[in-house]
Amino acid sequence: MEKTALIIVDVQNDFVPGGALAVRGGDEVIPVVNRQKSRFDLLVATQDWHPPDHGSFASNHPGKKVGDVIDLNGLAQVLWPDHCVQGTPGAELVPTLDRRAIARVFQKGTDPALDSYSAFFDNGHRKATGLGDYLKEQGVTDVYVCGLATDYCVKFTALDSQKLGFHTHLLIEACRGINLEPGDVARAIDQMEETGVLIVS
Ligand code: VGL
Ligand code: ZN
Repeated sequence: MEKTALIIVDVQNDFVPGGALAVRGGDEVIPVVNRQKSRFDLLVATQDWHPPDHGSFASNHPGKKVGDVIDLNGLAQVLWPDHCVQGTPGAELVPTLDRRAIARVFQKGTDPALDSYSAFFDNGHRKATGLGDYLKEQGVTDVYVCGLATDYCVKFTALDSQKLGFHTHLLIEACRGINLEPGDVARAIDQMEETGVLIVS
């Protein structure tokens, strides 16, 4: 039997206009999610949840700036402004997101030495967040992914979901991207499609 889950990725104050790493139109996904949520059997959310000394923050690398790419413990790492620092208002889920139906919130990016774009694993695929086991325990067969940002956390979440064997769908009108380089969002969508993720609206 089909059982569906919606993963709401990083709909946090720092990723919407006014936030530290604002995604253009990021707030526009919220009414879409609130309207669509009853279509799914299970709702989970993720929270980017960094310590202040996180290795993805340009501020922690003297001489480097936002957008630079460094080697962080063997992995290429884009440097970001300080964002989603644990316990700060910027890290909170956006208050207009209807949280009542969200069964669990999974936090990621807590290891200062390693970033974590995917909701399932850190960028080195060293540790799991527990989301994959949780969805399997719940009997989920079909995963729908939405949220922020299309070209980072949404993309890596969808790719891992597909690899874990869930039938994976991108709920495209409930996603917005960063486009650090022009075309990043379009390329991310192509990459998801190539691996079998279904793009749905
Ligand atoms: C994200 C950059 C840095 C995201 C998180 O949620 O897509 N992007 N941290
Ligand atoms: Zn982050």
